[in-house]
Amino acid sequence: MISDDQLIEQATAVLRGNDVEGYTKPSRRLYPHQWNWDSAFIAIGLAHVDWPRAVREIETLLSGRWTNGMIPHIRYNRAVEDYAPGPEWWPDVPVLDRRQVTSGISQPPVLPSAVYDVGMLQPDETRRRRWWAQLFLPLREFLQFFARERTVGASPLVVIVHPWESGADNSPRWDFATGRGFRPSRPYRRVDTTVVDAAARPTARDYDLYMYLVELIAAHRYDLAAYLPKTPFAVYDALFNAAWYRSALDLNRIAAALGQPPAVDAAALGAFRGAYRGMLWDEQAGLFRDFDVKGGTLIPVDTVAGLMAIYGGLADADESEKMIDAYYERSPGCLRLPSVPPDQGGFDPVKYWRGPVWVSINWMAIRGLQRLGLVSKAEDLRVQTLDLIRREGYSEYFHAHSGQGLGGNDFSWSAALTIDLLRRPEVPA
Ligand code: 9WN
Repeated sequence: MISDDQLIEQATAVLRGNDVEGYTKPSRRLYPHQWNWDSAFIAIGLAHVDWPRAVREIETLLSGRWTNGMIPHIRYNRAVEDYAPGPEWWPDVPVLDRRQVTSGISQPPVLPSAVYDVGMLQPDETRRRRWWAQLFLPLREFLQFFARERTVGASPLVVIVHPWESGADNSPRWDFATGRGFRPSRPYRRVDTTVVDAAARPTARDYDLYMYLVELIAAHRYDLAAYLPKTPFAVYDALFNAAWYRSALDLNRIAAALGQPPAVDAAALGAFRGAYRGMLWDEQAGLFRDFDVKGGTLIPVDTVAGLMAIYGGLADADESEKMIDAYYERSPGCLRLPSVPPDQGGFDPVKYWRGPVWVSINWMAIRGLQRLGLVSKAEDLRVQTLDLIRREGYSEYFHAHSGQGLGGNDFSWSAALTIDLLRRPEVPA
């Protein structure tokens, strides 16, 4: 069997192979630009093997931030053309550094938490604090951007405006919007299905909605208030909001280390937690769900996003244990964690975010379980996740039943988070 050290060596080689001077592409051919939450996860892995390179990964990501504090989901590499949609679909983006080109939406805000982790992996406290001090303001602005410009009415929960913002693009949670015939006004091309098997990628109908929303958002200059009346897609995503809350907690830890007041104060945290638990919990499902802001209803689709309250620190140990046990029970014959349980309509064991297992999601669940003291549950998932990698390599995702590696090969976050799971089997609360 391949040893832990060999696994780490291979993972490091994957990250080096995807290195493009200052950023790490998620995979060699499928995703040639810099992605937001990918780089956050990648930095955690890099911090174990090359701390300055982890710092650089985050610096590069931050160079794409906007004047309003948003950190976009893609920072484009101008020299690369084989990804669609390219920057021409996102005109007039208000990037702080005008030399940069980016997309016009964001992604799950795991970055502040990653900066906390990367900092903790620097043993020299002075160096750590110096780095945190440089990043504190942009990270606070990033979180505040969502609180300021992505909330509706009195609720503090964050609205996502595109399935790509969820990071789980074709999740059956979003079928309520894909099924309605929205299409962009212009033709568009796809590159993804020329690189990997179309059966494991989103459908043409999914992409019609994605590109329709890109046009709508860009036409209203990225201002939610302007397109909210028109868009079919404005959602409180259970994973995204859990990531926001976790990042607020972690940024407050950074603030405390710097002797600064909290980035998000106790009253705001309490209101957010109350809203998340009050609005997104579905008693019958025994799981958190997502909320369709336009329709004013919970979206009746169960997925692994509903477990991410465990990662966020939004559920206690008893609740978390019940939730994850119930999820396992309804997923017989599946490896852990299927992104969608097989009894949920829309489940497909090979199709991207409709069933396959993802390393990032497992990592989030593992860290959440550990922080809650559910150590053996976390360990079980950690061992199973590493077994899958040992068997199949650093794939983008894995068949929900057989574990066969799917999507892009040599996938950066699978490699980076494997390094973290091996080098840091447990994290303290
Ligand atoms: C669109 C890069 C990204 C991930 C997302 C994943 C996928 C892009 C795509 O790849 O999305 O953003 O082209 O399919 O869904 O989570 O960040 O790895």
